[in-house]
Formats: sequence, C-alpha cells, structure tokens
Amino acid sequence: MTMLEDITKMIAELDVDNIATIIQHELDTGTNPEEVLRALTKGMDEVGSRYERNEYFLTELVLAGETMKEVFAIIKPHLVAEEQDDGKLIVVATVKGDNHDIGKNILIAMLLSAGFEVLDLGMDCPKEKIIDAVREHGAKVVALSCLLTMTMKEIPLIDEALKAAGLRDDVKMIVGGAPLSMELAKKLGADDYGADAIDGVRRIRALLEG
Ligand code: B12
Repeated sequence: MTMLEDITKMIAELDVDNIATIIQHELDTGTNPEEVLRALTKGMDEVGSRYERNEYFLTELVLAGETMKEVFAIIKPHLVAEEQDDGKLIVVATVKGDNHDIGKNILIAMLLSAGFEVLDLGMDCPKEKIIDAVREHGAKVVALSCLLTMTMKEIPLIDEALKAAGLRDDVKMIVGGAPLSMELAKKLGADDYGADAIDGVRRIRALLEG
C-alpha cells in the first residue's frame, strides 16, 4: 500500500492520531500537495458511504470534518501561489441551509494559489448576500458549493434572483459538491460544474476567458 493509500484508509477508518505527522512528512519529502488532498477526499467519500450504510453516525462525520480542517491547515502553505491575476474576483459560498464548508475552503485555497482574488461568503449563505456581492464587486464568476440533496433547490433560486437583478448575463455560475453532476448543474441553471477543486479552478479560468 502506498503512503497516499494509507492516508485514504486512515481517514476512512478514522484512525487519525498520527495523520498530521504523516502528512507533514509526505509534504516535506516532496509529495504533491494536490495528490495528498485527493487521497484525503477519497477517504472522506468512504466516510460518507459508511454513514449512508449506518456504519458511521454524526460523531464520525464531525471527527472526519475536524480532521480534514486540521490537516488542510498543514497542506495549505504548500500550495504554491502563482502570480496575482488582477481583477478576477470570484464570489464563493456554500448555499443556504448547508453547513459543509471543507470543500469550499479547499476550492478557495486553490483559487488563491492560482492567483485569483476571492470573496468568501461562508456557508449557509442566503441568496440575497450572493446577489449583493456580485452587484457590488461586478464579479464575473460565482462558485457555489452544495453538499446536500435538500439544498440543491437553492441553485435555481440564485439563478432566478441574478436574472431578476439584471446581473445574470454578466456572471457565470459554477457549482460543485457531492450530490451534483454536470447534467444536474445545467438542469439547475448553472453554467458549469467542477468535480473537485482542481477541476474547478481550471473551469473558472475557462469561464473567464470564454
Ligand atoms: C464532513 C461531513 C459533515 C460535517 C461538515 C463539516 C464542515 N465544516 O464542512 C458535518 C458533521 C457538519 C456534517 C453535517 C451533516 N451532514 Co454531512 N457530510 C460530511 C462528509 C463525510 C464529508 C464532506 C467533506 O468535507 N468532504 C471532503 C471535501 C474535500 O469534499 P467536498 O465537500 O465534496 O468538496 C470537493 C468537491 O466536491 C468539490 N467542490 C465542493 N464544492 C465545490 C464548489 C465548486 C464551485 C466547485 C467547482 C467544486 C466544489 O471540490 C472539493 C475539493 O476537491 C460528507 C460525505 C461526502 N462524501 O461528501 C457528508 C454528507 C455530505 N453529509 C450528509 C448529511 C446527510 C449530513 C447531515 C444532514 C447529517 C445530520 N443528520 O445532521 C448534516 C447536515 C448539516 C447541514 N445543515 O449542512 C450527506 C448528504 C446526503 C445528501 N445527498 O443530501 C453526506 C453525502 C453523507 C452521506 N453519504 O450520507 N457533515
């Protein structure tokens, strides 16, 4: 088993006492931080599946979430910052009713390291706050995170509210999170979907260019 596979397993089995030390060692010995993030995300997916199968409960979700936050703080400084891309402010939020912010925060870290400016509206974000931010900053991209099937309904509401405010023609909407797919994203009124933070940054760049 490779060390990255070990990291996935540690998160999945919540055997996390030494995970910070191991991740620090991996990064110090030159492992790509994006690969470490992928390994961790894979472990989080397994935590989600076990929760669905009633093998894990809320306590385990919380522990997994806290571990992710702790180790992400170790990884963050290793994501190399590229040159600043001026005037490209991305508005990022987790939709209303949704209190998952780990994926959003990873996307933000990736955007920052790719040279974008980011306005983080946090989680459980009401659509009004999003509309105001787009208007105030003339943002060209809104990136929304949504982890719950129940809160996907917020996406068309945000689309409609942007239209009603006369802003929709000038702003692209990209979404991401576990229950979504490209097909669903389009159906819900978004312009694009990112499967993970790395894909998200690539697509946001393309949205700004296109
Ligand atoms: C950790 C966790 C929690 C933590 C969240 C802590 C936090 N601060 O974020 C806590 C314990 C709070 C929690 C609570 C709940 N959770 Co929860 N949780 C998870 C879990 C295990 C991991 C999520 C995570 O952080 N993954 C790691 C990150 C890195 O991945 P990610 O968020 O998917 O983000 C990546 C990509 O999706 C993408 N991405 C994400 N957003 C965006 C946005 C854009 C624009 C782009 C381009 C890309 C992108 O990039 C990210 C990085 O690569 C998931 C399982 C899963 N597989 O998702 C369940 C999961 C999301 N939770 C679930 C549930 C049911 C709940 C609760 C309702 C449980 C309960 N009974 O109370 C509550 C809801 C609370 C609320 N109102 O939001 C379900 C949702 C089912 C559904 N389809 O609706 C899941 C899928 C578990 C499951 N399989 O059943 N949860």
